[in-house]
Amino acid sequence: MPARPAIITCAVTGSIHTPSMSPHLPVTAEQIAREAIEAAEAGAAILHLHARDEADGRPEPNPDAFLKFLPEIKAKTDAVINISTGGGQNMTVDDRIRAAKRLQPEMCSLNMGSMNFGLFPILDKRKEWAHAWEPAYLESSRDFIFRNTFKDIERILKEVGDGCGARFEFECYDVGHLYNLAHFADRKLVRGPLFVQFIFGILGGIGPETENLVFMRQTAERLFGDDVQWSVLGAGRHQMNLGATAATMGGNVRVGLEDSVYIAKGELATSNAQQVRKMRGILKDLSIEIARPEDVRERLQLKGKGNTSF
Ligand code: KMH
Ligand code: ZN
Repeated sequence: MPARPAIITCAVTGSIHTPSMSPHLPVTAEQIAREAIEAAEAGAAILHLHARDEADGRPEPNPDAFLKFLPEIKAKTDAVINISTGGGQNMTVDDRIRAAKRLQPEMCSLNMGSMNFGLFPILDKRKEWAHAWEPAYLESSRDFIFRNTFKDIERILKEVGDGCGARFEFECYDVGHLYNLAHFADRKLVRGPLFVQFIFGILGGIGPETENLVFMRQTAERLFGDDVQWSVLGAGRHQMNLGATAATMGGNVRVGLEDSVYIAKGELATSNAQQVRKMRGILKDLSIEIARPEDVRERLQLKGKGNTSF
């Protein structure tokens, strides 16, 4: 089968980075909307979105915060909107799924296992913080369990998947998470086509070595065969090189300031669109086409842009 065009996902702001880490990290609704729209114009077919408190940038679960930017993004782009159910470390599972349940997007993230999620090493890189919550948030990750039990996952599959018609970006931070997904496939609680995001380089998950990428791909294809379409997220400085490796292997890629605030070694990215353009250029050099939003809707059998509640 000829290689399919690569889907570029852009994760615009997330909940790992905090405002002091980059002046370019979007925080307000206006900034998130602008960054998302420019990323779509640059070639991102999927926009993975979180919201933040406009005053201090802390991750914010309230659906009203999402409603301040989603309609504009929907009006100005055709990109597939994907709302996070991973949220941030300051949220319960109930908090994390509130926006998805109310806004009923075409896609949502779904994290496939409980794990450690260590952000505290970032504390060593900076002494000054604009907001007191930032160092406290990073420090608390020393004792934080990112909760995604089998019960939580089943609940999200039922309430957000079956209940709202959302399809998922299955976020897999280690090989065991692929087996967790296979468990739900065996029970027919998920069905293909499956869009699986392999995540490398989070402290608590699998490391960013190419051998691990090969192993994750082999395992996913063994477990799910033709039902899987996989994508790669390399955290921090692994973003572009692992993405390029994934694309040469026939995979899809995720970029965005959620996962890395850099564009090159020691150089902050000035926007999400800059990262999308860089990845697009790499793909062009490799003679790899990029997927359009309509390709994604067909490939992932999404319900369509008109069937959301925002
Ligand atoms: N920032 C990623 C490593 C989610 O939003 O569901 C994890 C993530 C989780 O995207
Ligand atoms: Zn996210």
